[in-house]
Amino acid sequence: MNCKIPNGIDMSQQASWCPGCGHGIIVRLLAEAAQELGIDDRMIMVEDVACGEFAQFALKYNTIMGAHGRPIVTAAGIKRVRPDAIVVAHPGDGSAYSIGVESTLHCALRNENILALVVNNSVFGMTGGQMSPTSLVDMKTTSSPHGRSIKKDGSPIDVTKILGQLDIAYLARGSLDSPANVIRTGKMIKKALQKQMNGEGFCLVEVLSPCPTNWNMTPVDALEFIKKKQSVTYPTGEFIDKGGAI
Ligand SMILES: Cc1ncc(C[n+]2csc(CCOP(=O)(O)OP(=O)(O)O)c2C)c(N)n1
Ligand code: SF4
Ligand SMILES: [Mg+2]
Repeated sequence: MNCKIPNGIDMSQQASWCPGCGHGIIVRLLAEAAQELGIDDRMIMVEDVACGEFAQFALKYNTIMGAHGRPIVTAAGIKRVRPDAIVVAHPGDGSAYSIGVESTLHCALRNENILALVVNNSVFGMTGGQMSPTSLVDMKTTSSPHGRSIKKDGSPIDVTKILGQLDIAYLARGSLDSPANVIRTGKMIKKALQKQMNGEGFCLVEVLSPCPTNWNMTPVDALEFIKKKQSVTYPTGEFIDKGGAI
């Protein structure tokens, strides 16, 4: 991350994310990558009904709102009619892996030439911190006040283990828990955009992202939670990359 504000970032509006939230960092990484690749004027964002949607105020790119759970398949449709655009779906974990898991899976099966940039904060952030498919075992959420129980609530899901079997262009998980991992995540996002430019197919980059508000933690403790807990259940790395590691 460099100090200059990327051209794709709009500083004139308020994006409304909570202090310590990871969403703004992810959006900035995307804007930096797009600028470096010279594709600012080709970017189309597909936002979800979720905390990520405030990106519409933080980015200057053309943006469409998908229905909750449907930004990935909406992005696939846009890409088919606008093949020269660089299309990025921007769902949360609740969207991409719960209500929208079927369309996530089928877009991957069809190897749609888009980037799914999935923000995994292990809760339904926007609606008040309910348990999501990626909430950790024993994790307390507003709908699991005694902690997630495998017996009662089912296991957390690691969607990269399912998508890892498919013939897609790129699959990676980054994290915002340290400056080094922020930089690594930015490289993953840039690589995925490059692959879309090359027409290689479906790319999914998941980012472990803090939600201090719904985790009831300070921003610093939230980063520790990612490092010590979330990234143990959801290891970071590049899982599919036909072009080689970064
Ligand atoms: C069809 C539909 N179902 C449910 C909702 C309510 N809803 C809005 S955001 C959200 C969850 C968001 O969680 P996630 O996708 O993880 O994104 P986050 O806010 O955590 O970034 C839900 C269930 C909705 N808007 N539309
Ligand atoms: S509720 Fe969580 S994900 Fe949503 S803006 Fe606040 S910190 Fe970010
Ligand atoms: Mg979420």
